[in-house]
Amino acid sequence: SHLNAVILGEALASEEDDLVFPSHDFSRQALIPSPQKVSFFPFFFLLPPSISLSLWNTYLEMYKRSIEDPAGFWSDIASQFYWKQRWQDHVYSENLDVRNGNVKIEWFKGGITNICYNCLDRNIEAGLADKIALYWEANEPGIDASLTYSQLLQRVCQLANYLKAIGVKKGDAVIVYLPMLLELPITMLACARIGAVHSVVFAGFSSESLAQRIVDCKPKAVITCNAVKRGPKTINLKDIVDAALVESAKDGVSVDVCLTYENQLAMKRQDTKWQEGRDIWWEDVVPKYPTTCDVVWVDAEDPLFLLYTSGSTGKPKGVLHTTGGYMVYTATTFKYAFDYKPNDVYWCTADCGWITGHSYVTYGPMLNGAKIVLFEGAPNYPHPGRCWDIVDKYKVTIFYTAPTLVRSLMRDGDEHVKRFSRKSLRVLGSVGEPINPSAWRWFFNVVGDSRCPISDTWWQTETGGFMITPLPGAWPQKPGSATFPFFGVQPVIVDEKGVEIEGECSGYLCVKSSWPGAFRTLYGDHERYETTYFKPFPGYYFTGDGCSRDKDGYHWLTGRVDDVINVSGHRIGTAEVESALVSHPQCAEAAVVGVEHEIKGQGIYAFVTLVEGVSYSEELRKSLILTVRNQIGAFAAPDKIHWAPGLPKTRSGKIMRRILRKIASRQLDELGDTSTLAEPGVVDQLIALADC
Ligand code: 6R9
Repeated sequence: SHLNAVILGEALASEEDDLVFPSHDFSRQALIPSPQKVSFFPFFFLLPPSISLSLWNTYLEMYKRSIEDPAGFWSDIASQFYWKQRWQDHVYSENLDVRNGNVKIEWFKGGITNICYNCLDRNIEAGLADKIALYWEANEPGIDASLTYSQLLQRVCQLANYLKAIGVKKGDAVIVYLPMLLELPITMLACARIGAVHSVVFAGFSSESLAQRIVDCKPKAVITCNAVKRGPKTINLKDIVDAALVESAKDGVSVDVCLTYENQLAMKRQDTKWQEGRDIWWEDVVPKYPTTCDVVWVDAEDPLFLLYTSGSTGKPKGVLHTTGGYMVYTATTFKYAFDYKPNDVYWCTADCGWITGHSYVTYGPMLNGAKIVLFEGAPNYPHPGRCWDIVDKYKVTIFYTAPTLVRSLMRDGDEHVKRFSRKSLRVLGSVGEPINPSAWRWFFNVVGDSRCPISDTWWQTETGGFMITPLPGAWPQKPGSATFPFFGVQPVIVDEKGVEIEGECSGYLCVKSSWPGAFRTLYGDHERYETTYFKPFPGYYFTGDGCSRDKDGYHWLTGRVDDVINVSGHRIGTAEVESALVSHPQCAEAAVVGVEHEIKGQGIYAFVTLVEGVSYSEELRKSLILTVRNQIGAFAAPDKIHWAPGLPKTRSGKIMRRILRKIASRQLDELGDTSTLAEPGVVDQLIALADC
C-alpha cells in the first residue's frame, strides 16, 4: 500500500490511518522527541479538547504548562533574551472579549529591549561574530554574496545612523519597497535599531497600492532600489515609486526622502529617473556613516512594524505588531517547528514583503543566530532545478516554501529534482495555504527522499508566528494536516452561533486567549480590529478560516470562509479586485470569486457587467486585466473574465456569491435555490456565456 512508501525505520503505523512517522534517527535527535515506539493511541480525557491524541511526551508536558501557566512558561523563555529592564508586574494582560470593553493585548509591558540588539549584538557577544548570517544568491546563477553577523551589524548601524541623521525618530514610519537584496533585511533591522516602524511593501505591488500605504502611514522616508531582475525580466522599481509619490502627494502626503539603492546588476544609475533633492543614492551616503550605532531602547509594547494585508472590504489593513511578544514568539516558533540546531542552514523562499519574510526570513531565524539563505530570483529560473541547485550549493538543511511552488515543481517533473543531491536537507516546511495530500507526498518522497518531516505551518499576518504546526519528530504526520497547536495556542472550532464544538467536527476556527505574537491593532482603526476579528464570535479571536478536527485531534484547515481568496499563498480581497475592475470606464459592475486552480491553489474568477452599449471583446478583456495589474499588482490579475449581462442578486440587492462560485466551478447541478433572486433569469444567461 502507499503506506509502505512512507513508513520509516523501526516506526510502526496503524493500519487504518494515513500516518507518516518520523524516523527513529530523526526523533532521537529532535528538540521535542516522540516516544521510541508508537503502536496505538489511547485517548487522554484530561487533555484540552484540541489535543485528543495522547502523545505522553515532552510536547504534552510543555503544552500543558503553556496553557495552565502562560506567564511562567513565556517568562522563562523571554528571560533568554536581552532586556535592558525586565517587564513589570505581570507577564501579560489581555481582554479579547468585546463584551467586557475594548480589546487589548499586552505582553511583557514595561520590559525594555530592542529586537535588533537581540538579533545581532546579543548573538555576536555569544560568539557568533564570524558566523554567516546571510548568504545572498542572485537571480543569475554564479553571483552571490554573504555577510557574517558582525558584518551585518556594521551595515545595519551605518543605515541606522543615516536614518537618524535625516531625522527619523522612534515611532516614525519608514516605507520599504525593496526586492530580496541584502539591503532589505538590513533596512528592517536598521529601523528596529532606532525604534522606527518599518512597513515593507512587497515589490510586486503597483504604484497605486504603494501610494495607498504611503497615505495611510505617512512615512518619514521611502527606501527602494532602482531596478531588479526577476527571472529574465528587469523591473524598474524606481518608476513605480515615483508614480506612487506623485499619487500620495495628491492626497496631501509628501515624502521628503527617497533613499535609492543602485542595484547595478539590474540598472545603472544614469538610466534611473531622478528627482534632485528628494532622491538620494544609498551608496553615496550610507557607507560614510559610522559602523556602530547606539540602540534606541523601546518598550516591549512599542510598535515594531506595520504590514498591510487584504481583508474582505476594499481598504488594506495595517496589521500592527509590537516588539517584545513578537520577538519571543517568532524566535520560539522558529526553533521548535523547524527543530533548529546551530549548524543548520535555513532557506525560506518567501519574500520579506509578506509576513513569512518578516517572521521567518528575518526575525525568527536571526534571533536564533541561524545561517540564512536569501534568494533574489525566481525559483524556476533559469531552469526548473534551480531550488535544488541552491540547496546543494549552500548545503541547506531546512527548506521552507509554499504549496504553489511545490505543485509547479511537481508538474515540471522529478528529473529536475533528482539531478541534485539534496542530502543536506533535514526538515521541510510549507506555508500560505492548505497543502493538498498529493503535493505533500511529492514534497516528502521526491524532494525529501522520504527522510525529512514536513512542517505544514498554519498561521497568519495577524498571528505573527506559527499557530498550528507539526513539531518535526514529535508525532506522526498526516499529509495535508497542520496537526496540533503550538505552545500557548488554544485553537477552538465554533459553530455559526459561536458555540465551541469538540471532538471530531468542523466549523469556524477561532483562538481562545492571546499569545505573545498576536497583533495588537489595525493601524489607526482599532474599531475595525474589533469588528473584524473579535465581534463575529465574542470571546474569541476569529481567524477567517474554516477548520475540521479528526478523531485523533489533528487539525485540517479548509480555507477562508470570508471574502478573501488565496492565490499562490497571497491573500487578496475580492473587494479589492472588484473595485479595481469597476474603475475601468467600460465596466459597470464586477463580482469576484475564487475557483480551484491546479497550481495556484485558488484562481481569480471575475464576473463583469459592461456599461450600456459596450460589447465585449478580447481587447477589452485584456484591458480589464491590465487595470487590475496596475491597481494592485500582477499577482492579483484575474485568471478568467466571465461576461455577465446581469449578476444574481437578492431582492435587497445583495450579490449571491454562492451561486457565482458554483457557476465559476461549473457545478451547475448544485446551484441550489435560485427562487429568492430578484431576476432568476440571469443565472441561465450566465451559464450560456460561461465559455465565451
Ligand atoms: C502566513 C500567511 C493567512 C491565510 C490563513 C489561511 C492561509 C496560511 C496555511 C494556510 C492552510 C496552512 N494559510 N498557512 N492554510 N494551511 N499551512 O500565509 O499569512 O498571508 O496573512 O495568510 O493563509 O487561510 O488565514 P497570510
